[in-house]
Amino acid sequence: MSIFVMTLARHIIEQERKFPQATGAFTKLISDIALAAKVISHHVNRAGLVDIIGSIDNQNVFGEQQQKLDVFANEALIRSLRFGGTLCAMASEENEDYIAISDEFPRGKYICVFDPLDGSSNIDVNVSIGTIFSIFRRTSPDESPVTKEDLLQPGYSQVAAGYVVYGSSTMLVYTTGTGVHGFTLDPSYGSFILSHPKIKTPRKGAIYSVNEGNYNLWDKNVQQYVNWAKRSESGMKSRYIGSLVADFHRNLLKGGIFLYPGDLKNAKGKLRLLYEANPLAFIIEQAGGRASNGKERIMNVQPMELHERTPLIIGSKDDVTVAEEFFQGKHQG
Ligand code: AHM
Ligand code: MG
Repeated sequence: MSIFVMTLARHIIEQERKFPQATGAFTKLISDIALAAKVISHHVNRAGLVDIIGSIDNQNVFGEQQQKLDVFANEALIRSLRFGGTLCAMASEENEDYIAISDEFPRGKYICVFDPLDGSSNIDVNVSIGTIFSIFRRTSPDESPVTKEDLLQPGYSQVAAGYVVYGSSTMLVYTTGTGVHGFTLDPSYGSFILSHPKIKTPRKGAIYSVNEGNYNLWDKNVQQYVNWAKRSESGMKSRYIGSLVADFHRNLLKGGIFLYPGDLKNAKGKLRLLYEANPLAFIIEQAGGRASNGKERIMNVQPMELHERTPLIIGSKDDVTVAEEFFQGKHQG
């Protein structure tokens, strides 16, 4: 029996060794994210035991109600990353503006954007939630102040992306552009252990995930696609948790498609290009799948603002292609 265990820390170091010019900063950055993820995981697991859940008297910048664990997860990530010396700036779904690392802290060349606790409406009902992150290099010269343009980079400029799902176990899944690797947190040792090396998503799946409660708000093409998916000939079945990370993670492993289209109320849907769509798009492409906004590849979209929303169709290659064709009016349902 082999006693060799590949931890996340060892895995990142081995990846970084492939680049002779690497300084170790990237390894440190992922370790800082992993540390915050362990702290968040610990608190998520205790959420039913302590009086930590429930809304507090503030709303985030968009008027959405924040819950205590969202605030906690956001703080955990900001603190872990602020002192790490690897970043020049970060941005969070929970903060209106980006956070530049000030002169009092050591600075690095990376930028990290994240959704600290996605699926927050599921916190107090014991349903899986997650953290999503995306990493870029700054484009402006190292010594100059960071600008918003440094943060508004298209998805294809990402150097790494990942997510953590706090589910029946806690898993961290990441890519640096050389495949997708999944690590499961061993709670007794506090280490992320490689459990899902080189994840590939099936070329075609049997699951479609969409909030059908929005059916009457969709345009006819989106309705036609879902009408088709519901018919037995499509071979599809519906699964929708309402936690993007959990829905995405299941579909990544089993194959299928997740959709959050625009609708009459929100032309660009609900999800954020920087914090949600781009990182998951990088992962799904590295796993052999596709991500589209219905018209073009998600990772080709030039972001115009930090909190920009985007329609999202993401998952198995063939399933995304069929949905895209419906969205463009090329099929009748
Ligand atoms: P959040 O970032 O405020 O938690 O919202 C994002 C979540 C996703 O996890 C999920 O896919 C989506 O909202 C569900 O939205 P809906 O309830 O409209 O189906
Ligand atoms: Mg979110």
